[in-house]
Parts: sequence; structure tokens; C-alpha cells
Amino acid sequence: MKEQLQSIHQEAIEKIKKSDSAKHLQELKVAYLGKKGSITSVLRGMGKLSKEERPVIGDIANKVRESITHTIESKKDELDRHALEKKLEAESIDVTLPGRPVETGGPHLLTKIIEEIENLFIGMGYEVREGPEVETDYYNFEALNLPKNHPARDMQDTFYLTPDLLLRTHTSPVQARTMHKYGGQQPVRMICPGIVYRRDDDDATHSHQFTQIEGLYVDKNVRMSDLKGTLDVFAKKMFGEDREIRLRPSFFPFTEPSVEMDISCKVCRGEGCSVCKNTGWIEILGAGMVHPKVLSMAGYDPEIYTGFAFGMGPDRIAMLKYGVNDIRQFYMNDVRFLQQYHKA
Ligand code: 2NM
Repeated sequence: MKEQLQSIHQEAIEKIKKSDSAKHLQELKVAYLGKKGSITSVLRGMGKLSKEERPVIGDIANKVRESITHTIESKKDELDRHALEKKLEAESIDVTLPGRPVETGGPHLLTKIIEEIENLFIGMGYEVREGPEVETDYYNFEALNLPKNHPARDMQDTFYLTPDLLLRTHTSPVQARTMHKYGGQQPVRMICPGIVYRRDDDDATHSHQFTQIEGLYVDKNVRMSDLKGTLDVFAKKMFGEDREIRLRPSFFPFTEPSVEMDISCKVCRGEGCSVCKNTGWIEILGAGMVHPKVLSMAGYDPEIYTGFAFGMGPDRIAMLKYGVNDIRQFYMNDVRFLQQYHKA
């Protein structure tokens, strides 16, 4: 029996040492130490032994049990340690590798142009005001001296939502709303940026939505020379101190007289080139003295108050300033286009 136990012991220890999984160890534990295990089955023969032999064999059996138990435990520890080491190795991070760059966004090119213009006029005492993009016929047209049946009100040019509601075609209604609110009681000095809508077939130079920024200055004794001086300051700050401006007569229903402003072409310095279409001048904005009817509809007495107004398109200015040749780029939001101007 002693030999039997010793050979079981030897065999068990060998198998345990070769084992490579916790599951297999558990199987060995059952096979050797379990109720139906090999040690138990050897001990069943104890009854045939003499009184003197029994405790000796019992003692050996206990020692073999202890030894097998201990060997299984330490093998289990070893396997656990190995598994942990492998796991740590697999999850290790090489802190010396260069990081992946994080893509960051930035303000839209048009937002930057608008903010630049806003800041210029804020510096001259103007306040920035915004208003609704869905407007009433009254503020978009009527209050700006565009009466019923005026060609600009044509269904062909305007997105109507109902006979009385439309998508604003310019930002002037924000100025009309402000003048009506003040009701002739206080001066106005404001600019209003925003998106406007016109029914147009989109192409490289036309978009059914685009941005506008308009200015309005109403007070006692505001004259055409104030308009010209203001626009000259604006043009030089925006495009460079070496730029000249010129005003040409024009027509808008809401101003009288009306003008268009050009700046001298920087590319050819007046010689004529493709940017200025060989004229030496580039058209930038429209302006004029606020029509007396527009003032009186808002409650300003045109005999006491006068004012000037101007309007321009940041899309066009951005195209000129940065050489963008397709207005649709501003609204397609292709990151390859937008990214180029993050540092511009
Ligand atoms: C322009 C050109 C000329 C304009 C007029 C007004 C208002 F509300 F005061 F009547 N706001 N903006 C104006 C005048 C806009 O855009 C080319």
C-alpha cells in the first residue's frame, strides 16, 4: 500500500507540474483527492491491514494528500501569475509613441469676416442687432418703401411662406424694426449681420442663401459727407490704408440719393486686371441717404432727422479677400475647404 501511495504521489506531482490550466488542475484534484479519487480507493483496502500498520499508512496517506494539495495550490498561483503577466504585457502602453493629432474646428470664414466688420463699426459707436429670418411683408418690403406691386416683391425673387410671411430678402427689416421701436424719439447707430434668402438658381456666383451686413445711422444733421467719411474709414481698415474709394450714382427704393461704392484694385493698382475686369475698381457695397418715407413711416420727422444706410455681402468680400471662386463653398461645409481658413 505504501508503494501504491508513493507511486500515486509521484504520478500526481508530475502531472500537476505539467498542467497548463486551472481547469486541468481542478480535474487532477478531483482525480487524486476526490471522494472517488485514487487515494480514497487505495485507503478502502485499510480494513485488511493490521492495527500497527493502519496509523502508519494513514499518516503516509495524509502526507501524500497534503503534498498534492500544496503542489496544486502553488501551481495555481504560478499559472495566475503567468496569466497576469501576459495580460499586462498585452495592455502595456508605449508612452514614447507620438500622439495622434486631434482635429479641431474653428470659426467659419464668413463668421470671421462678419466679426471683423462688426468690430470695425463697434469701434465707431455702432451697436450690433439681429432679427428674425422669417419676416412679415410689412417689415421686409412695405416699411422700406417697396410698395405692393414693386418688382422686387415678385414671387420669382422671394420665398413666400404665406401671402404675408416670407424669408427675408435683406437684413434691412431689422433696421426698420429698430426705427419703429424708437419711434422717432432717439438716434439710431446700428449694424445688422445675418443670412438672407432669394430665389435664385445656384451657380458659382449665385446662392439662394447668402449673408448680408447692413448699417444705419439716423440722427439730426447726418449728411452725405458723413456717409462718405464712414465708408472711407471702413474701406481702409478692411482692405488696406492704400485703398481709395469712389461713389457712383445708383438706385435703391429705400435711399435717396443712392450710391454704389467701389474700392481701388490692389492687384493692378488701377492698371486693369481680371479681378477688377479692367476697370481699376471693385464694387463693394450699396448705400445712400435714408428715404424720407422710410423715416416718416417709422415715426421720424424727415425735416428734423436724416440718416444714411449701407449694405454689403460678406460672401463677396470673403471671395475677393481670399480668392474663393465659388460662393457655394461657403454653404457646402466641406472640411477640406473650411480647414484652409482656420489660420487665415
Ligand atoms: C443697401 C443699400 C442702401 C439700407 C437701407 C436701410 C434702411 F432700413 F435704413 F432703410 N437699411 N439698409 C440699404 C441702403 C441697404 O444694401 C445694398
